[in-house]
Amino acid sequence: MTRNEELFLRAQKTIPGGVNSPVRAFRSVGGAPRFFTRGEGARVWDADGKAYIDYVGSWGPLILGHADADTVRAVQQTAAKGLSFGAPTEGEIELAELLVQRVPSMDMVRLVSSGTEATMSAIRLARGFTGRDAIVKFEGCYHGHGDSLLVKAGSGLLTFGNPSSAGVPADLAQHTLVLDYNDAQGLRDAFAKHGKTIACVIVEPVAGNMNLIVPKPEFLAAMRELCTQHGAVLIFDEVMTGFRVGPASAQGLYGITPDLSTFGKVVGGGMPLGAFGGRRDIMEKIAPLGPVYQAGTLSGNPLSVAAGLVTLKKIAAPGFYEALAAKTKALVDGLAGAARQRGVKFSAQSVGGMFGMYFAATPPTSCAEVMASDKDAFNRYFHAMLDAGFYFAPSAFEAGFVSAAHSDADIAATVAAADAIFAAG
Ligand code: KE4
Repeated sequence: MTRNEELFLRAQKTIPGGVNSPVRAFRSVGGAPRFFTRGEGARVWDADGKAYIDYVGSWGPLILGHADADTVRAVQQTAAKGLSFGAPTEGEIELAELLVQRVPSMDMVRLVSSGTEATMSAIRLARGFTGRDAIVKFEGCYHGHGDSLLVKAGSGLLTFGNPSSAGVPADLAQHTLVLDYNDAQGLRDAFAKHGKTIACVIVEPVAGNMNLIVPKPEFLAAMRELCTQHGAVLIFDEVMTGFRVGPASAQGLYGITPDLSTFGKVVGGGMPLGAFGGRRDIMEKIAPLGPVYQAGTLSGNPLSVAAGLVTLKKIAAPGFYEALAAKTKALVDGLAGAARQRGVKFSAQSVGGMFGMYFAATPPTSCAEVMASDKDAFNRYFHAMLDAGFYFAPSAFEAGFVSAAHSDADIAATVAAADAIFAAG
């Protein structure tokens, strides 16, 4: 039995499923998850001492790579002055000023400790601001585990949703309308029928939780137009895309101005940090200014703020995103080229520093198309790459991430390993 397997058995005695977040348990791909002991740059090491080139990067935060020296130093120096105060600090102002400067659609921002907190708070704020209860989300998009968001499509196309998790009250799920991603007409129909009751639309402007799905231009444009027309709040959930797909996040990349945005992952540089922000007239409804309550013991804590500030300053360096996007594109082009050469039905695409790989002839544009890709082929490829020392997300329905620490040689080695696997059939 390997050390990973021993640890997994032991973990399952006291932690549900042996993990503190379900996707880590390898249930989608099978086998025992790897317990990591150390990370440095593009690499992680597991409990058996095996090294991997890491394309998960803690699910997106580690855009600078593991144990970035400047980030670690900032956390260490900050920790030496106290871990948390539960009182305002100057660092929080600095981070808020930086965020509203980098995200022009945000006049104000509130810091929280996770992406879930950010989206849950943004939805409550949209409901409080509009006085409406209904929300719109899209099949395959994940916005954290807030009750109103753990909802799957209702029986009919425009009927309200049903819980996708036990424990979510049906009468809460009834306020969530789940539509198809990239279906602009479906969105128009929903507003035509329910426009007066819709508080907000929440969307991943590039979907990364059903593998990577790129938005059709008309999809986001229709969303903006319809929310404006009907007085609904447009929420861009940029927890994954924020500062990942480009320096101006997805809203800058696609030129759409949301009313509220949520952030997480990169903005904390690997420490627990989320944020939500947007139009001043909406944000002023948040307590203690307004009637919408939201709070958090560790919101804006010094360690997360220190890591976030260093990360956001470093990724603003000239050429950072051009280099990251080029490396990520070299990865996906290399993988797709190798598969094509070997006659394997496989495609891949990237947006900035995030990418998708599909065992399908062409990149999917909808949740249904993603679900039709060959999951078993992905799982075989996942394990073969894992054995070869390359760590991808342990699910066919997740996006991947490249960091500034990945070298051209790392990318080339990844493509070569995949080519050998494709050749072996
Ligand atoms: P957290 O609460 O996990 O910080 O953020 C929730 C969230 C919100 N919005 C988007 C677009 C997200 O991608 C996420 C979290 N992403 C997953 C990756 N699929 C986190 C990994 C996990 O759940 O363990």
